[in-house]
Amino acid sequence: MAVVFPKGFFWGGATAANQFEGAWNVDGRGPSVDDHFLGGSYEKPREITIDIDPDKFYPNHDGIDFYHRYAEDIALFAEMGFTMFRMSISWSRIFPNGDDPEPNEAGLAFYDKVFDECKKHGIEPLVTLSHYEMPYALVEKYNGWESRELIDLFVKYCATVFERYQDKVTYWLTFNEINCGTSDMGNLFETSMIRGFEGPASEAKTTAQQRFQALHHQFVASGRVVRLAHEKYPQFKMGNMDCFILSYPATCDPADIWACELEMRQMNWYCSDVQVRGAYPSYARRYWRENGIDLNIAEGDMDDIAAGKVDFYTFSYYMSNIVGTHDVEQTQGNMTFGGKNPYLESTEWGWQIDPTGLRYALNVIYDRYQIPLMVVENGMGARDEVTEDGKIHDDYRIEYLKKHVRAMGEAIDDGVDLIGYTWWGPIDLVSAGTGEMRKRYGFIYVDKHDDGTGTYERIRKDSFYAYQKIIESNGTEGL
Ligand code: BGP
Repeated sequence: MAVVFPKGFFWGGATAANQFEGAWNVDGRGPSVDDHFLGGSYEKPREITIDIDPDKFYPNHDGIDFYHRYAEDIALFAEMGFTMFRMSISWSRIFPNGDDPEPNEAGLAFYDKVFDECKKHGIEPLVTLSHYEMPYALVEKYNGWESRELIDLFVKYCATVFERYQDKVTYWLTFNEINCGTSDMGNLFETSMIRGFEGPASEAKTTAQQRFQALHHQFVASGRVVRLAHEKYPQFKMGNMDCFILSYPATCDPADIWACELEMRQMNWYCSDVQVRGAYPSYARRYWRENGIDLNIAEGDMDDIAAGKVDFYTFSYYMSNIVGTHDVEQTQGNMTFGGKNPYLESTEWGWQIDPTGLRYALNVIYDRYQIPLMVVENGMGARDEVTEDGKIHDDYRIEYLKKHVRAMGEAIDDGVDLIGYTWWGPIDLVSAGTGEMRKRYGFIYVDKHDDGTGTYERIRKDSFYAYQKIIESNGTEGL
């Protein structure tokens, strides 16, 4: 294979504020949704509590303490050669209750320091405006994105950070994995319609009407934010962000092919068709009708959506599934369950490893949209052992990394305009799905454990050096 990563290709890593900053109630920050989630595991879903119980352990509260260690961590990213660092701004650090009249200056000042540190090392920030966390007060007051009120509040928050960081940040993403809002699991973090709910996350349910109405509000909000950026800050580049769960038909039975197509539309295309093309797709009307969805679309909404077309498309890619109409064995996956593919191996958490699927996904996405793409999450959650001499030999992660980098090289050679790759969790952080620390993604180990113990010491794993080599050679060596 000719390895063809273009000059200036962005190499880096991706994080989310709630999963690694910690300092959940420091310097004026208000609690976000994730601060109400307890830790879980593969077998046991995370639980949500309405009040913060001082006798329970909330893993996101301290994260990995990036809030106080950002300089050390960004220096480690720079040592690996990162040219891009994907991070999110915690909305409740800026507006603690989501609807405060004035922003919290201490919160704004924190991100100034982070962006300055990136600049010092020549790292381009890629900022997610909303990565699975809204101020919890908005859940109590409005039931999250179910309410239209959220549109103005979100636009105000975005306008505030755009104005503040206009000289420091160029690349922005509106909502992380917006398409997870189409299902109940994603709805917890993504649209946060959990007012009054307490108990296992898997039992928090919404109707299709609520989910698709909430998504409509997000599309309008995203449209307005992208329009604002384009009008006021022409240097900004605005992207969407989808959780791409590639589905294959389980058999060549035409019924399976169609079932798979429907799944692909609902999960992977519905949201990005809106955000990239600026209108609802042709298949939406029938989907709404057959699922009891009657959208309330206000005057001007479709203009906002039309004006808010993104400049580049981004997605997370971890795994693939199969979909069929016959008996299909189920396995766990990213934010979802899916059919087990007998040709693929899985991680300990049941996520099916499929690098060829990444090449395939890149090709079909690019064929559909013809705008630059970025893979802004990809990675492997695994248990790591620290040897007696303090090393971590994570060959499994290196293998996963190399295969996926090779797949991206193939896709570029296929003609795909891929401009960047940010590995999920370049430093160990709290898992979104399970709240665990032992489900580690990092090239950098963090001494922090599921019972809350640990020194927070950072240790370079073997994969740290493997990624460093790939970046150094712009994807021509180390594969
Ligand atoms: C994505 C989320 C991330 C991240 C990742 C890994 O869906 O955008 O926030 O957590 O998946 O998932 P997990 O942490 O559940 O292993």
